[in-house]
Amino acid sequence: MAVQSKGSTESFIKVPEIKFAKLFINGKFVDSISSKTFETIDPRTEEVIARVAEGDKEDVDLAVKAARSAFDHGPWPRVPGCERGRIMLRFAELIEQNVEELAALDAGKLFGMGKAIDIPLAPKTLRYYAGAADKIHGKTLKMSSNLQGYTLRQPIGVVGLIIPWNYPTGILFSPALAAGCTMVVKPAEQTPLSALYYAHLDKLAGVPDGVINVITGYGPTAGAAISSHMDIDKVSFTGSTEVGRLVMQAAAKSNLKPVSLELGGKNPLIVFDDADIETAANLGEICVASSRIFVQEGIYDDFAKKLAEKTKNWVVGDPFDPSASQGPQVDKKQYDKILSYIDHGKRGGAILLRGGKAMGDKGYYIEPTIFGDLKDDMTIAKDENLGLVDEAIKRANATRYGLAAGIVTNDLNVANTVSRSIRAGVIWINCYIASDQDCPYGGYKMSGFGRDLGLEAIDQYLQVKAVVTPIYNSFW
Ligand code: TXE
Repeated sequence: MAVQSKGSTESFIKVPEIKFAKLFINGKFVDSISSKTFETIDPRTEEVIARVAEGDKEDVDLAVKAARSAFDHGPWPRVPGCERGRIMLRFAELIEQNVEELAALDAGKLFGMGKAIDIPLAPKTLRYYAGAADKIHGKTLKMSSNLQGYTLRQPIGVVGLIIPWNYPTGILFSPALAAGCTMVVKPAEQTPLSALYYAHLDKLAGVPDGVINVITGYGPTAGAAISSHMDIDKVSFTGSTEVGRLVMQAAAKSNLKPVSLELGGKNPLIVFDDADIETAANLGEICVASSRIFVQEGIYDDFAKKLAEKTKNWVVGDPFDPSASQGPQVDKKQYDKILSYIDHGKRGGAILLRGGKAMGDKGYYIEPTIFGDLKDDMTIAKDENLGLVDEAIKRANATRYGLAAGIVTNDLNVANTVSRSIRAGVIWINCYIASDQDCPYGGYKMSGFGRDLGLEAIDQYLQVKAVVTPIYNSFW
């Protein structure tokens, strides 16, 4: 099947001229020590967009040195929080002024979505945490009568941020900046360009040299050098569960640095039979991208029909085409992985409701694909005596993951019971993938631990120090 863009790729916006393709260390764009570079590929055409500096262990060492010095001797952790906040506000403004260019880098994701949702999330989170930067403080402690105590909340130090291709870079550095940390950022090898552009903007905004350093390169080399580094004080990792495990092992084997892990999920959407079928199908349409949908028996056929109708109009095409609802997969690896899942579904006896094949003769395009009648580990016989709500909870929880879940119902009791019982970090009731900068986001179980976004995220970048002093002759 041909890719369905309404015109040729040439007629849409092109990837802009690439201005930044070197490592960013101590406020300067530099070549890697080895002078090696790697290709970043346009997933629409499989052609090379640019060659980018390939950082490795020695480059990570230099970046850590710069970040360490900026932390130990530089102004960033020491200036009043409101001054960090002021610079972060300026950074947010600059991102907004460059939103088109940022959304067009690292092509693959729908350009319209990047421009309207992903990139604007960076200034939103920067502003949110800028406001929090001067509200970080400890507590006074009620100790025994002859002791006085209080806590200080201090920045944790040099932070490593390891980032995947499908997560907006901008939201990760905001809480670390507000806390007063310095950092070494490693973007995914598939999407190195936007992180380098952010680095350029952070310098223009007035973030001191050495506070944000960006090392582009591969996971097992540059990424592993970060997780095992003896002079990095914390690692925040977003990506797959398998690599999350490696990062945690490396942290344990090196300096026992704390780790936060934001990993994958297999998020269920549960549709109860009192739900409005139109709303349910709309949410189903958002959810099908990566998830499982459980539909109560009485409305299954109606729901499946409506969902198939809705997705019939999906246009798969150039992500720069405003009419496209789905672009290509990010790279060949992801493309092959998805095709193998589809093959597995077909061979496992699931009913293919839609799609199921690769599209076009160039680029990593795959048809939108929906399977019906999938089996999970739980047999119906085993659930026979369970109430319907219990069955939904049990089946939704029958996964090693626990990132998020959705519920579609008008019954308040069902919504309350199910949302409390599902073991996931985010529950969406009558909505899906709804989030904002003040809404903590993160997983239960093998979806990881720690939270991005919300005030909770700042805690990950702070240490609590207790200060105790004796008090003599206290009457209070
Ligand atoms: O992950 P990988 P991918 C998850 C999503 C999916 C994955 C997709 O569900 O599973 O992320 O991203 C670096 N030591 N989420 O395939 O391979 C690698 O270079 C240190 C969930 O890119 O894990 C890249 O920078 N680092 C999330 C990063 O790790 C290593 C939102 C991620 O790569 C390394 C977004 C190593 N040995 C995606 N090997 C959520 N919770 O919402 C690789 N890397």
